[in-house]
Amino acid sequence: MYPSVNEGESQSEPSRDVRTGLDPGNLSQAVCDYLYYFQGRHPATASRNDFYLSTAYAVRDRLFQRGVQSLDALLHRPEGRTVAYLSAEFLMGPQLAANLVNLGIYDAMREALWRMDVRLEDLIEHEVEPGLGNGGLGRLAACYLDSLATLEIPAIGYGIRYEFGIFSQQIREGWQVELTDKWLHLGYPWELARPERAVSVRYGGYTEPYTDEQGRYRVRWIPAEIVKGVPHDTPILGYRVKTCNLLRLWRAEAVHSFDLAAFNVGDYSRAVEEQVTTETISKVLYPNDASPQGKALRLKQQYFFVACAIEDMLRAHLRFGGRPETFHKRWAAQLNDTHPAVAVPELMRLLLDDHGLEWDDAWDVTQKTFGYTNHTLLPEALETWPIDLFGALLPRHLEIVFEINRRLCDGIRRVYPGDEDRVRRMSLVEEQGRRSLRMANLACVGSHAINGVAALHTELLKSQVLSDWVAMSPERFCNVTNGVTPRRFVLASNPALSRLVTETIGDHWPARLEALRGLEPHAEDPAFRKRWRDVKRENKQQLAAVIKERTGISVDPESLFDIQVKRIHEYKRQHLNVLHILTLYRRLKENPGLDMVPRTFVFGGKAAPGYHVAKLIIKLITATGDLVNDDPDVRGRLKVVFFPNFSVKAGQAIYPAADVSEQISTAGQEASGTGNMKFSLNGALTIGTLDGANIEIREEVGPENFFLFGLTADEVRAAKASGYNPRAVYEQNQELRAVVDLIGSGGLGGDPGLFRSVLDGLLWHDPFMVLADYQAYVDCQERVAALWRDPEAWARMSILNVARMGKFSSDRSIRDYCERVWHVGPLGAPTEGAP
Ligand code: GL9
Repeated sequence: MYPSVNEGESQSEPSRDVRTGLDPGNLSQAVCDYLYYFQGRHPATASRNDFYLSTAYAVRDRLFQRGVQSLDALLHRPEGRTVAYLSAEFLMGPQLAANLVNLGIYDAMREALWRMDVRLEDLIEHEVEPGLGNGGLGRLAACYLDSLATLEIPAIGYGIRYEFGIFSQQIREGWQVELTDKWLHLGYPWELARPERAVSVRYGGYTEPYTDEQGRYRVRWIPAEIVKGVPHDTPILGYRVKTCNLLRLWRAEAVHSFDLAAFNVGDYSRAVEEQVTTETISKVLYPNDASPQGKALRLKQQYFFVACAIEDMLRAHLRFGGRPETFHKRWAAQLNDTHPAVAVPELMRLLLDDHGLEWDDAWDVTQKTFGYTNHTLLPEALETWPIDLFGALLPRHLEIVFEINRRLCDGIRRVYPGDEDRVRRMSLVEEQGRRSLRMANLACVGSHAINGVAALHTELLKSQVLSDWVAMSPERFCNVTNGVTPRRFVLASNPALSRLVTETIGDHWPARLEALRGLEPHAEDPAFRKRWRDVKRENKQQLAAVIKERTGISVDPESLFDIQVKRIHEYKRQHLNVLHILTLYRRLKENPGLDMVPRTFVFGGKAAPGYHVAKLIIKLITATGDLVNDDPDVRGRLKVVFFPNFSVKAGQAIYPAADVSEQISTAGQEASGTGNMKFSLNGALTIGTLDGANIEIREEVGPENFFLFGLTADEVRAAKASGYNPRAVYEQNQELRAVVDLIGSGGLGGDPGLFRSVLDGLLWHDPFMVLADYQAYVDCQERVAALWRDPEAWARMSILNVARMGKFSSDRSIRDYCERVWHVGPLGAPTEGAP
């Protein structure tokens, strides 16, 4: 029997101490052992990758040790719920530093490696991150896993182990070029494959009715294809707690049955082909940001991980004595957007067909199990699947969906007799054009709780997209504002700031972020402000070095670092930022002696490969850099950098170095944003619209500490309703006209037609109100520049921003989910409202 963590950490068992102890001596022994016995290397001949892998294995041992104990504790509990976070994306980021921080052995490991002449920072730099997500939605899932473990809530993240994650971005001649991601190439040490826990996933074929022994009408599904799902587990340790949860990602494998082999005798190549096509299911992440493509393979992926997850959950439930009828008492499953919504008919299918429950009982279990989080209002993001495609892949699920829909429509007709328009809107089936399944409606009908991700977003969800659902069952709706983990986004990525904060207010803040309030009085202390500015300068110097290395561009750490990093999308309005830069540039050209605050503009983010305007916006940014960066009239006062291949790792280097955070989406478009939180937590001041979580950030830090500009969501709607005419804005604003004409006349890159589609979009449609907000944005940036000239006032505001960001810890978000959606407490204890 293994001792508990506590016993292991006390001196009670010396042999255990050597194996999983946390002293530098234990750690360097462990790394050495892995080098020697696992990598087959002597320290003198080991490569950096050898050291990285060995260090990671040594850390992983200490995680799994805690994981085994967490699981053991869970199994011995008579009741309680485990959270299953179902997500097609988990953007985990680099694991080494974050795990060392959570284990509390960052310094010990640094010392251990130093004894072998190795710098921990070099290994951290060497690490390649698994890019198994597109952006905010996937990163949110990763932050939530960190907080679930930290709050000691038993939880499993279920998703797909894509062999190729989000593409790697290169910039060639100013354009985005996509290269395949290689996160597995040098080995991924954090996971453990568990082939013995594989499950079978079925596709296609047909269904047939039969009568069971009790004479009941039943249906069976005869599939045409079977695929194996193999789980790969990554341990998720909470911050300085014993709880270690799991991220369980599934890899698709061909099933090799004896029969199949016999069938394929003499047809080896066909058997190989079959294997290849099967394994494409978990091959690659779709790189679309909030706009589904409707590809059959994507639906196959969605069903693949959902079927694996539900099977895994049900199997665990039954193995430990649970009955199918009580599934919801053991599991709270969260649908991270509609991507896993097929879980609703899947659980119904298992309960009805495999376990013989009656419809009403199965439906009750299903609704009590699921919660649904909506992450976007963009109309193009509302997932639908053509009925024919869905039915061909999942014939039994389609029957179940039709039956759910029949009952749903009957229910609507009972409450709203004669209101066929409402029935049409709420139906799971879109009848217009190619008949299709509306996944958001399926997620709603199958869930007991539905939430948006920031206050404004939830309000808009309730008043617009899902208003019919609110009318039917208002009690199911709630808001849970997003949050980010301060362990990764401050402690691990901003050590200088973390040291200063800890020295000032003690070391409780990473687990109780509201404690940052203790910094407030220090904002008035000039000596503290000086140290605050020194930290920022140090971080900016480091980023400047990275920028030089990645782009060849020299930037001045003394200049104002004005940063926008996020996916490239028209609604996020990177092009509004560019219009401002060109406005400043033109002012300098007209008056080279102008007294202007020197600024470094940094952009980063990927464009979906098929999103042409977004790719053109990247070219617009790089062309602006080419124009501005070396112009002698500018004299270094403006620099424009496109930081290639933005990722979690890049973000960790960028957020700590920002002075200004650009959060300038058209009001009503950004559901929440989480980059806004990461910047502000690292002392950047926000320039932003009243959109997503910006509104709540501004409320918390105080309106006087936030640079607000632009139309509100209501004003955007009103302007559109009354016939917004961007051309008129252009005509009437001389400076804007000059900037637009500069772009349109070939002033950037020489070819006048190059940015035609961007400019035409702005002048004739401008759905994202770029021109409407232009002047307000430029004026607001003047206020930013004015404050920058007063470094003491700036530092004061920066300190107050950090001090008041406590609300945006993902710990708070997870507490909200526990209270409003899952009804679980620490160690899975059911809380008020639990089913
Ligand atoms: C998003 C929203 O656009 C963001 O505003 C929000 O912060 C996150 C997390 O809730 O979800 N929805 C969405 O589809 N994406 C988001 O970032 N897209 C990507 O993750 C690429």
